[in-house]
Order: sequence, then C-alpha cells, then structure tokens
Amino acid sequence: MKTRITQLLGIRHPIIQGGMAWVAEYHLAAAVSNAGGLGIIGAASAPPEVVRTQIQEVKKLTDRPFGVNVMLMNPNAPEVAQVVVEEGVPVVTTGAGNPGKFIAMWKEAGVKVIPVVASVAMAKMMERAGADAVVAEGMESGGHIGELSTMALVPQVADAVRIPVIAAGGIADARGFAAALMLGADAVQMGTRFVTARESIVHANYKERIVKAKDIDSEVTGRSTGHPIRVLRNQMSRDYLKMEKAGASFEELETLTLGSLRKAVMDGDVKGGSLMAGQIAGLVKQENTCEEIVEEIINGAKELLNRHFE
Ligand code: TUI
Repeated sequence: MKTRITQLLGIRHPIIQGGMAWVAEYHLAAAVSNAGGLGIIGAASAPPEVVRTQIQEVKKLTDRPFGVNVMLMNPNAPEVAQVVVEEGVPVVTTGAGNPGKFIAMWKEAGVKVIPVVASVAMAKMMERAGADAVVAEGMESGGHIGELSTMALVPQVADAVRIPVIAAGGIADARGFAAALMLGADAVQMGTRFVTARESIVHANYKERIVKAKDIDSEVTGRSTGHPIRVLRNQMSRDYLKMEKAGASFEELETLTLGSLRKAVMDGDVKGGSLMAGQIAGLVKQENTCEEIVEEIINGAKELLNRHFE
C-alpha cells in the first residue's frame, strides 16, 4: 500500500508505532520496522546517552527506517535532540509540547520531523515551522492527551494543512485503520496494540490488564494539573483522583506518579503502577507478533476497502 507517508519515510506499510515511555525500546522498534512499519524509540525521560545506546542497538537489529520520539517535557530534550542528529536518525516524532526550536536543526541534518499535535492551530504552526508531517492524536489515546477525539480532530487537521497527517488515538485494528484513511489520514500511529506485542518487553501483568480490559476501563488523571494522562483504572489512579478531588498540589500528585510507569512496565506492579493505555484496550484480545499485527491490519483493510466496490 502506497501513501504519502510510505513514500516520505521509505516504509512498506503506513503503520507507525507510538513512541511510548519505557515501552518503546529498541526491540519493539526493530520488530515494527522489520514488519514494514515505522518502529520508534521513545526517549521519554531517559538520559541522552541511554537514548544513544538504544539507537545504536536498533541499528544492529534492522536495516529499515526507524524513528525516535523526543518527549518535550523532558528537561534533557535539547541534548536528546542533539543525539538524534549525531546518530543520523532518519525520523523524529515529538510529544507533549512545541518542538519549534529544534526543527531547523533536524531539517538541516536531513531528519524527517513529525510533531504530534492535538489541535488544528498546533498542526498549522508545525507546518509553517517546516514539519514533514504531523500525527493528529485524539484523546482516546493512552498517556498524555489533548481535548479532541480522533474522529473530530483528524479531518479538521487534514483540511487545515497540506503536509500528510497520521491519525492516532483509538486505532488498533483494520477497521480503525480504514476509517482513519477515510478521515483524510495517510497513515496511523498505534500505541496500545503494540504494548501487547510479543516483542514488547512490557511485564506480562501489564499486558494481561490490557488484554482483559473492557471498553470503560480507562480514566484520565491529572486534568487539574494541566497534564491529563489516560490510564487503566487501578489503585494508583483511584488514589490519584481522590487526592486531585481533595485539591492536592501538583507536587503532592507528582510523588504518586513519579516512577509509576516504570513500576508498571518493568516490575508488573498493576496496583501501584501507572498503566497507560488507550480507550481501545478493550479491543485488544491477545498478544501477537508485530508482523502479525501489521499483516492483519493491512490485509484486513484491503478487504474492507474493496468490499464497497463489489
Ligand atoms: O506525548 C504524548 N503522550 C505521552 S508523553 C508521556 S510521558 C509523561 N509522563 C508523565 C507526565 C507527562 C508525560 C506519556 N504519554 N502524546 C503526544 C501528545 N502531544 N499528546 C498531546 C500532545 C501535545 C499537547 C500540547 C502536543 C503539543 C502541545 O502543545 C502545547 C504547547 O506547548 O503549545
């Protein structure tokens, strides 16, 4: 399947893996790229030299294009931005902020730049700043989210910019993929589905929570702090929301979230850990390899899109 995104990035299938903190390490990124999509290393809050090692490791496992996600709330973001250039990373996505000050430097180094946006205004600003494409991410997504749903955001962004749009939020199968194309997207980005991938290093307890999740099992913490985060409901999210309702300060709430994603991903602490996942978790029924996921979606979409012409 050819779209403006497969052509821009030199990949076979227009499927991109989200740059998820702790989850998106080099094994997962290499598996997605080897399956014909775009695998992404999530730099999150990792020190720059750890990100460099991750990049060097992914290069050993795949000859295909891959990306790095730079999380802009990370105080080390400028150093990570520099590592991306030094290591000749082909694609950068950004999240949780405005990457404007890094775009010129990445473009000069030949890096393809794809900011994640949650509004039309941000998408237009990124196009003007020289972005190659944008990810339009709806609030169905796991982790740090904006206000609009994918269904409303993607077509409005697609109408507002000329660069290609990648849809994200609430997509985990061929139906979501086909729908995203109909909304004007040239590719999709998926997170939750890849958390449960066989090649994902995420603790089995966390994967099991996603596989067993129902449609209504996620909730959003941190709305009052200006950092809304979608997670699967557990002891941690209940405690957080209780404290938030009682008017706890940002600092008090931070003590609860600090390190909590690591606890979920690495230790499998599904009670006290932060189980970031999207609303589509209820649709994810089993662990699959990245190749199975990509093939299922592309073959399924071919069938779905042809059906209407018979
Ligand atoms: O970045 C994400 N999702 C994330 S980052 C993350 S790590 C984290 N952990 C704890 C606290 C905070 C972050 C977990 N999940 N998605 C991309 C995304 N970016 N969604 C929304 C945005 C966004 C929001 C505002 C992008 C730009 C923006 O602009 C605001 C501005 O600076 O003008």
